Amino acid sequence: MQDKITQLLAEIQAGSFRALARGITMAENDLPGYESLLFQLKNTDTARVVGITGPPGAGKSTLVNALLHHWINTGKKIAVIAVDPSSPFNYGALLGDRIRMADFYNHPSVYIRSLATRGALGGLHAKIIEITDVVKQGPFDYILVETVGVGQSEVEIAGLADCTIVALVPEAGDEVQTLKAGIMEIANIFVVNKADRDNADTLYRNLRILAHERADGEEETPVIKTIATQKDGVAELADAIENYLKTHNSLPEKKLQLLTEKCWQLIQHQKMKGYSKAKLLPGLKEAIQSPDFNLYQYTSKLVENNA
Ligand SMILES: Nc1nc2c(ncn2[C@@H]2O[C@H](COP(=O)(O)OP(=O)(O)OP(=O)(O)O)[C@@H](O)[C@H]2O)c(=O)[nH]1
Ligand SMILES: [Mg+2]
Repeated sequence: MQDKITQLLAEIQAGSFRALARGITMAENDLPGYESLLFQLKNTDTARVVGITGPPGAGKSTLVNALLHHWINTGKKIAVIAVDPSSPFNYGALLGDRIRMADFYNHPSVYIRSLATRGALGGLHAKIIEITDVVKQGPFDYILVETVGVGQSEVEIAGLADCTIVALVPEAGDEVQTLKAGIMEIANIFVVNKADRDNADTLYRNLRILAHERADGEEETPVIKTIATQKDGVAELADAIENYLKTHNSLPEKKLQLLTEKCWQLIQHQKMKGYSKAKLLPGLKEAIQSPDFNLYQYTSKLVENNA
């Protein structure tokens, strides 16, 4: 088994998409050998992870497609991980990604993988850190991770990505003032997509004001207008990403901060391993019968027994 995993990893490193697909599936489903695979990962740091998040339908996949066009033309190799929301339309979403990134489904320089979320707290795929680390072993320049910005996921993506893009659309114009502080905190670059629509300028201005207020004399978070369907503004976006990575990524503090965040997330996942809502339900059903039932004592005992 160990030898097979070592071989698989070597193939991933040599650029085999088939081996990469296998490695991701192993990590995604906890298949035998997946821990061995994770334990053998090399401490590589060549691929830059770019997160792209935003509300459903903001045009994230269309932006990814446009970025792929841009980067392919400069000879880059790119992996895309699209994390879809666990909605009844999930299948449709996966299909949509295929259509939106169709130009690249068989391109030798592009690897695309869609993952379905499993309804973990906040909605971000519980395996996303592990899977991204597996993908990092491949010979990629960029790894684009697309997540829908709901709940905690946009905060978690910032703990994973070297650069986080928050994509918003004009419809969000009025909401900007009330946008959760969290989303403002994590954006390294703002995109106002669907700039062909009314109110795009209002959103753009509001974001600029907000970025200015937040910067407090320091460097302001760039705000970039795009029409992803026409690839308008995408060269500027690519430049902004490049610039951000150049100026921030070599900073040891930022790296350490990301690593700490990842470590913390992994510990949480490890701790939760023995639990699932489906498993908790029968026990609770019985426990609640007791007039002395106390949720806090119950939970505390569970954690004790699982340790
Ligand atoms: N008018 C206009 N439509 C756009 C633009 N960018 C994307 N769209 C359209 O918006 C719709 C949603 O685009 P997607 O790229 O699938 O959006 P998404 O954010 O990836 O969506 P989810 O992954 O489902 O959250 C599609 O019909 C796109 O063609 C744009 O700049 N202008
Ligand atoms: Mg999408």
